[in-house]
Amino acid sequence: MTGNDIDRRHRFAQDCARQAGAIARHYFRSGEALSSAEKGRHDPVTQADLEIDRFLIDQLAGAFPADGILTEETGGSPARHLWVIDPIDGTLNFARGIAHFAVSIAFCVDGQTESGVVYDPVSNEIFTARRGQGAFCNGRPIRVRAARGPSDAIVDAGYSLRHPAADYLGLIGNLLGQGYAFVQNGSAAMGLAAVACGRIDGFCELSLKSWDVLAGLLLVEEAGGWTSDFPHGPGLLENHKVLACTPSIRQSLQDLMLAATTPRGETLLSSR
Ligand code: LIP
Repeated sequence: MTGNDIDRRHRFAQDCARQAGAIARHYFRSGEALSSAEKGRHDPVTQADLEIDRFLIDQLAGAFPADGILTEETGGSPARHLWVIDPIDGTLNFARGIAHFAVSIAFCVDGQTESGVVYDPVSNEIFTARRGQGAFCNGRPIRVRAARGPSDAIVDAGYSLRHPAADYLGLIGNLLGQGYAFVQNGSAAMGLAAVACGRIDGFCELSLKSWDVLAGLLLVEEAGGWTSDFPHGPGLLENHKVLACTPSIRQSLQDLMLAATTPRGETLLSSR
């Protein structure tokens, strides 16, 4: 696959994200799809999730029939050329009328994310990154913020029932003990985009799927931040720890995440 092939996909993904965002915005503002089924406690799926999932699969399969597609709502399997999609990341927020959610689209080649798009349909901000070409918000270059240290940093510490609550409480206790301010905003993709543009300084969560984070991790990497590796191949279908932050607080956040989780001694994979 050539760079031009990936460039075409990167542009197409942005168009698709905007169209998918328009569907989400319609449901969100009408309140029609805020009724939802529950995949698990605090883990809803709405009609909008399913409609956007179908829309994106149809668009991408129509334009690039040989590519693989993996989505949160339909599943899929690893492939050399693979779309990894979360139709609405932050579904609990969306279902409850909280305007903090995004469409997240990543394109991967041979186990590396080459294109990432995170679109916030309420603020109409589209965050984009093409590997090696920087990160942008609505076409303007973005960079992580140079935090001086914990007392100068805000961290979005995501939470879900997929991980023992005791570990999350340990993580939060460690963050507060180190002097960080923390938020729990309910969308990994939006949290990672916020790190990439310097609105916050770190995002961490103890258990996430590839479709929540691959696009956002590329945003942070291309904006000069540090990111934990997310395993590709079979790892795309598993839950993994995620950390992304401005470099000045990376060691501090790595240490406190490790101290909060069991079994001890796990390492947060680092690509750099
Ligand atoms: C969400 C993530 C969030 C996590 C939630 C949920 P979804 O993804 O973005 O970080 O804390 O439990 O997994 O389910 O809204 O696509």
